[in-house]
Amino acid sequence: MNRELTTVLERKEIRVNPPPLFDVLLLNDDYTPMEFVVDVLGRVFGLEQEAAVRVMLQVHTEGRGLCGTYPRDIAATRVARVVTLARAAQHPLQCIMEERG
Ligand code: NFA
Repeated sequence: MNRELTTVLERKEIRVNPPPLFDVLLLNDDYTPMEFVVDVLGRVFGLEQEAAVRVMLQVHTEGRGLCGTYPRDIAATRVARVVTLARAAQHPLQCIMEERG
């Protein structure tokens, strides 16, 4: 095989940057029922009832709360699932993703 190509293919330590991670957050509003938010946190993020209630109350009292941290595509899919469930039920619940600092 061509010597330059062989040399490239045999290099074992090509360093790459780690993929960026994204926080998925829920935002508070005055209309979405607490029970609906807890249900969504269980369905979309796999949170147990107790953890889901904790996150829901954090959103309710502080204005926003962390649902989970994921690679870009998984974060985007979870945001879309939350928004789809909320709009289907005619709730204004907002869900966003933010790149981790
Ligand atoms: N603030 C909403 C209420 O009092 C509950 C809520 C919690 C909404 C978390 C959105 C996110 N019904």
